[in-house]
Amino acid sequence: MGLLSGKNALIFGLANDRSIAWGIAQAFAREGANLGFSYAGEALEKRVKPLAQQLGVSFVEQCDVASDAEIADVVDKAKNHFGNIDIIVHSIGFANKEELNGNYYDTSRAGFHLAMDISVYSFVAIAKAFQPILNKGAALLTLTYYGSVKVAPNYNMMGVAKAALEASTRYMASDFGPQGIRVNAISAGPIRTLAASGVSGFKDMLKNFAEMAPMRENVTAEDCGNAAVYLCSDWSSHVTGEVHYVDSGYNIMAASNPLKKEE
Ligand code: NAD
Ligand code: 0WE
Repeated sequence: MGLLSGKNALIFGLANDRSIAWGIAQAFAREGANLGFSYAGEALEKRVKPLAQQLGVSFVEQCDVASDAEIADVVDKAKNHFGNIDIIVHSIGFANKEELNGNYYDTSRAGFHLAMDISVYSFVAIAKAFQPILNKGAALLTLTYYGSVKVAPNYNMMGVAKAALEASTRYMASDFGPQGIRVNAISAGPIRTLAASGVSGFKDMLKNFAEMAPMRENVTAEDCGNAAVYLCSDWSSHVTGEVHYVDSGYNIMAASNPLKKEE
């Protein structure tokens, strides 16, 4: 018996085998969940379909979360396929590349709107659209980053979007609480994924992170998957509105570590 046996779980944001969504999918499959995937668009189909096949997942639907119609379509399809849903994972974030360097104050109005729409509102829109088919005891989960709380150079617009995403997590936890539905976020340390590729200086960020973090190691998508199992299983019943750090302890530090002899 797995920790998620008998639970129907939908994961949004699978792009490839480096995605945090893939780490979560593998952990959920191991724990016996019935899985479904949703991916952004046409171009990702050839990557996502083989991954779904690896885990024997037959529900694989395209959904651009900028579109209410496409979200409604996935709800209909999920209703037909699963009946009801117990778990929704939102592992989606996007800002235009121009918005991820230089001064934050140079963010354009259109760029601000796009990042907020895809990275924040989509979680709200998905929660609202799926509400009619969510079981009591359901869990909603999103992925965030510490750049929401402290300034991470160049993260800029995404930091502001993640702050709004974390606040949305708390407001939705309050809204859904009376229905026995929980809403939480995982704040992951930096991981080399598609969304991190092309971020200049990412390699140095990983190195600095591991030096600063109490555990002196970077985190993996697999770590996020295992934390997601907890936050989406009945073991975390009555845990809601939380931002749960999976970051080797990085966020608790106020200054970098002095070098120790063994280092
Ligand atoms: P990823 O590129 O594998 O996943 C991001 C996903 O967002 C992709 O699947 C992409 O297709 C999807 N997406 C973008 N626009 C979309 C749209 N309009 N409709 C539907 N889907 C759309 O990268 P990842 O690092 O696994 O990112 C997953 C989440 O984790 C994001 O919210 C990211 O901000 C967060 N996160 C990442 C890190 C990191 O260092 N990689 C750290 C903390 C949090
Ligand atoms: O949330 C993220 C990734 C966010 C992201 C990345 C991109 C790159 C490609 C959102 N949109 C885009 N749009 C693109 O066109 N992370 C936590 C990873 C990340 O991204 C950074 C980071 C870190 C960490 C960007 C700048 C600085 C640090």
